[in-house]
Amino acid sequence: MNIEKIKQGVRGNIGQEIFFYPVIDSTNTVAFEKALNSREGLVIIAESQLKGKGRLGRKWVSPPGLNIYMSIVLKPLIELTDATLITIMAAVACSIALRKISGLEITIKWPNDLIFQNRKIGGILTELKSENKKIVFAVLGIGININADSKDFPEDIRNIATSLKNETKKNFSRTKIIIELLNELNKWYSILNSDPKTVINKWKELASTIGKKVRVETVQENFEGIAQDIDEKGALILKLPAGKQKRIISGDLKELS
Ligand code: BT5
Repeated sequence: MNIEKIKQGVRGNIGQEIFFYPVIDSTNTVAFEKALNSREGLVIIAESQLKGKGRLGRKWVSPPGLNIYMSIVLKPLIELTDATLITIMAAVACSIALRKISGLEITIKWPNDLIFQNRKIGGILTELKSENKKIVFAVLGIGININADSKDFPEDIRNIATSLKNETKKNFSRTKIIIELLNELNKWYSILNSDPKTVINKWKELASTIGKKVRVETVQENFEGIAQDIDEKGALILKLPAGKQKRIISGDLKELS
């Protein structure tokens, strides 16, 4: 990975400053510690993570030297109640960048998964610091499987995870992909701050979720129904069997056939 080349290739605030670590607990944790005293757009990149994080205390498998583990400090102007849009925006930017680089039709599964043919190729974890119902900063964490083979994944996720290499039988330059990712993030983040509806519309174009019969598990309850739409705040609108609509802010979604 060539950090100087990344800095030279990036246009915009995000990626002007990059901290690189060969090994780290979690890029999100480090970004969170640095965020208050750093400018918007600081990027933390690691070659491997010892305690890579998923949502709700889950783990992100982070083998060394193969994939992308990256976190970005953002200080968005949006309301706290719109924070899900940060994840929605990042999914749009990642899906576009990965499609450009690989030619694979990488889709988005609500709320935070990057998917190729039902397997997870990447995930997004947005963590927030808020005060008085305002966002002080957000840490946008992105993990994408690039050159990992299936043997690099532990057995428990081997059947649900994939990588660009796994799907194309080619190795990819992570430097080039990060440049593409950061440039798309610069573009879509500025659209988010000025015209969030455009981000939502693009998400709907790139997502595989809408129209599917799904099961959604939330911390409190589980629901089954048709994923009808996402609203202007990024929440999922589920049509329940009885015909009623249910609005879900966050959860785990499985497609039912
Ligand atoms: C996510 O959580 O998908 C968010 C992943 C965010 C990872 C990035 S890496 C850089 C930054 N620093 C961090 O510490 N984290 C972020 P969730 O939706 O909860 O999915 C977690 C689940 O995905 C796990 O329980 C596994 O089933 C599966 N999983 C774990 N590692 C994976 C991998 N490398 N590839 C595909 N699936 C994985």
